[in-house]
Amino acid sequence: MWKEMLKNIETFIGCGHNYSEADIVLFGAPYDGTTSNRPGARFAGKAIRAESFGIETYSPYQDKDLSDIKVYDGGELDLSFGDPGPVLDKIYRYVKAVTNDMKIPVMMGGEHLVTLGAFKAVCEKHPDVCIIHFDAHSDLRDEYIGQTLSHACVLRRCHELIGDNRIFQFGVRSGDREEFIWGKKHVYTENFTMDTLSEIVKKLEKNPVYFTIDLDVLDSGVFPATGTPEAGGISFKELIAAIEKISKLNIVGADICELSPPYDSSGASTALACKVVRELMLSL
Ligand SMILES: [Mn+2]
Repeated sequence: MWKEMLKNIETFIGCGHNYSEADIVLFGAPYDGTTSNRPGARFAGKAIRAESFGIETYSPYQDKDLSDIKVYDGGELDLSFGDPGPVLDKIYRYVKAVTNDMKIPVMMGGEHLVTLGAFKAVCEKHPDVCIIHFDAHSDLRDEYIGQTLSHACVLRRCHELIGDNRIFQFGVRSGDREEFIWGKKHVYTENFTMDTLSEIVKKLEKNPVYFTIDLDVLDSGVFPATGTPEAGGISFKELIAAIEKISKLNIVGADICELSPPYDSSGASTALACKVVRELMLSL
């Protein structure tokens, strides 16, 4: 066998470590069963992995390289279609195992509902955990089109696990009136922008934090390939600067959701998502 003839194992670039030696476990949760507008997020993990070979392992933003950290890429979870209950349970059990092994889970959705399964496990490990949430939507509805387990309700379900004043949202610019009114009483939300992020980072210095990024927080011109595009979002530079700020915190779990590759005719949104996954992992 020629020495360069390697077995075909596709991981995210630079993430070829064994599970036992890894500090971070990257995995995909390919589910988009409650997506109300444009489905396809279940293909995101595979697309991000494949396209990751088009980016560098080195980040000039953070002056760090993926070769400086130890990441195990666990591939895509084998999830069923439709009923979200068993899907969330499988994600929960996976993340439970990862946190029990004292490793940090980094999940690639999928639609945003997948966050609930991962967060439940992280929350059991770290009962004082807070959530930092970037999204065009607050996802605080109690139910959406008759479903309580929906991408539009995911932060409301997370709130049921941890209670008031522990969810911090940025970039929110779409939702119904009731959702905004409910949010004012129970969570912290900065609408449209993320100017107060530094203050919140300071406030959360002593807490473990779960960090969830719905990529539709970005302007739909910057990131069009997503389930529910919303105009008027933040720029890529703002997102990178925000991730750098959050890197000062004790992040005990993270996810990135809502890339929908079938809507990515140019490939640019997937390439952007690859950079966000890299920056996210380097910030931990
Ligand atoms: Mn969203």
